[in-house]
Amino acid sequence: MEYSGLWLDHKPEGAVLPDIGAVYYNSSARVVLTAARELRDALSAMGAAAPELKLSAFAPERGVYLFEGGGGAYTDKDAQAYEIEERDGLIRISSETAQGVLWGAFELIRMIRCRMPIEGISKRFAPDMPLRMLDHWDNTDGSIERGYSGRSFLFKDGEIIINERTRCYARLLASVGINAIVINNVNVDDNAVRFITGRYFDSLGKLSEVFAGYGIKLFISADYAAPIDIGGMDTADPCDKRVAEWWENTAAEIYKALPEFGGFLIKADSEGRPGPVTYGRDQAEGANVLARALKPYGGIVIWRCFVYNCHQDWRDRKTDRARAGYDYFKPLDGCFDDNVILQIKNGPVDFQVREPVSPLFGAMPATNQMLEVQIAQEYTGQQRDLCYLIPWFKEILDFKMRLNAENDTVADYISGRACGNKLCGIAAVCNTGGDYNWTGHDLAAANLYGFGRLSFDTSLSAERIAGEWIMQTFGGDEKTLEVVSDMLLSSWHTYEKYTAPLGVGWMVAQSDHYGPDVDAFEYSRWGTYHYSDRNGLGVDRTDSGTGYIRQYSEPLAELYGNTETCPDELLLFFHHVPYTHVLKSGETVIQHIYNTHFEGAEDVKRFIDAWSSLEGRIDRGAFERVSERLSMQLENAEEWRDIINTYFYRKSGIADDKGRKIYK
Ligand code: GCV
Repeated sequence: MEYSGLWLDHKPEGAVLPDIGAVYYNSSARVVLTAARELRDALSAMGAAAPELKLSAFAPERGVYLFEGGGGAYTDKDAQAYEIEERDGLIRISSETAQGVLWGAFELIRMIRCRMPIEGISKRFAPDMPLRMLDHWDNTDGSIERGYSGRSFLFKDGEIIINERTRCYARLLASVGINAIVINNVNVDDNAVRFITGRYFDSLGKLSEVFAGYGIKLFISADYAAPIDIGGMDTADPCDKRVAEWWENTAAEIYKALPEFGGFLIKADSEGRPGPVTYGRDQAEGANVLARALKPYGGIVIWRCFVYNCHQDWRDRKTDRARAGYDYFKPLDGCFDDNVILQIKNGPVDFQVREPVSPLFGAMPATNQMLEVQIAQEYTGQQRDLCYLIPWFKEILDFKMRLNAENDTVADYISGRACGNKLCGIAAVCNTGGDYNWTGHDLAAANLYGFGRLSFDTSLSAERIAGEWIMQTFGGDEKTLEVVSDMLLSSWHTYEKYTAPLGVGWMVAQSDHYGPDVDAFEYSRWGTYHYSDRNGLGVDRTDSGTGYIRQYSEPLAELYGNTETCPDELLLFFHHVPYTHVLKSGETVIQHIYNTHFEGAEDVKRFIDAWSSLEGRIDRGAFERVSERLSMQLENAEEWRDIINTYFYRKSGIADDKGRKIYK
């Protein structure tokens, strides 16, 4: 096989199989049939006799009965809910929608694989948010921006690839409840600009069919300047009637060819991308012209809030990139059409190992919002270093914005609970590619699995998700479960220890964002500085600095604005402090830097020992691939340790109080 089936590689490994003679289903909807087949194939792969599949309008006495109620829009999260009930040998999986039935079938498979009790179950599973999306940054030439697991399996040489691997991918996504996919990079390449023309309709239609068979909507990243680039016009001004008409005609053509098309993801006015600002228009005017064109067909515009000045002068201490999203978008609350969703990165800057939660969440109650996280590990180890991101995503989702007494977490704002928005959700920049194991590092597949599971049910714990993934990937061996679980759950903190002390960030190489290069961004145009000098480091974002803290409501502004109350892990994000500043932990900042960098490398040595103890317990190929990645990680952690410690020793002149080896 050229690719692994990951957690869907069902094996006969001792799970107790329910006695299922047949899988009955009440509807011949394509996705319900998919559900029936998935159940049949999973059960037979796990060692049961392959159940027969039978269409039946009535519930049988025994077996599995898949029941689709009929109706329900894909953007309606209640319609996506499903129930699983078992009584006297009959397992009934029901939902209003075919997608719900499919997720229910995958739930049952998961329960069997994870050895959860099924007898007597009666449980409703409802997604917390309607849209659970993966954003691919794949280019049509087969490269992937910030891709760490091989070439694209979606594109090659300007063409769309559709094969068995595509179907396997759709299965994997559906099995964890993902229901939308953006197939191409937000930095739209020259071929992808033409996705909205007849040149690609046929292949896009076929691709969309594969995903639709698994209840997944297909979206594309579109180019804001398309009216110029492919329409031959002299402007893309959203307030020009001709431009609006061009988008309307284009939408009509798209939907004629692709009736199930989801809509556009747009990166505008950011890092060189075209956008409404070129024409003196704001972000809402920019988004609405597209939204109005898609509206008659039920299409959606997902508009990114990652808008900032990437030509900043490092000498300018007042301009703060962290402020940009809020400054651009907050004044526009209520101006976006109802089929626009603002997609907001979790932090105000850019997927650093540690950032505060973006103050935009909840700040625009009259506007649809969704959260964007990155499981492609651009700044978190690039799928060479282990970094299980789900504990961090949990913190983000559970974070209280302090804007309301109730329903005030990020999860509340992006699920519609807080503001009653129907269109909302979560997206992850995707970590998959053409490698055999899809994610470069075998253990990075836990982030793909975990992202889907958590976005369906934000109340699941990171531990539970890790446990499920391990059992389905490596089987039910207890020692494996314990060891891999410990490694996963501590890995984000380990990565943070050796790369990004106290929320400082951006000490990475400019070229690839991986290894240490403390000053790589320091005198650059990117607006990402740490301002280390001989006395101290960190960015003053308080009233005496950039004033960014005021984008948070009280009491958060106060909490972050004061070094006494600011959480240690974000201290240097919000404050410039001396190396001798004493943290709540009792350590000085400089000692914390030394300690965490030594500890980080030690942690990785422990990962290596722990993983070695699993030899013989898990698949040889996976064992060796992970061992190799862990050795690379150790090299990286030691490089970080030595460079960061030396750099700050040279700056501060303060010795490590434990007398460890710091290069001079
Ligand atoms: C797709 C960061 C990445 C870019 C990425 C950008 C974005 O800056 O380094 O590669 O571009 O974010 O999110 O648009």
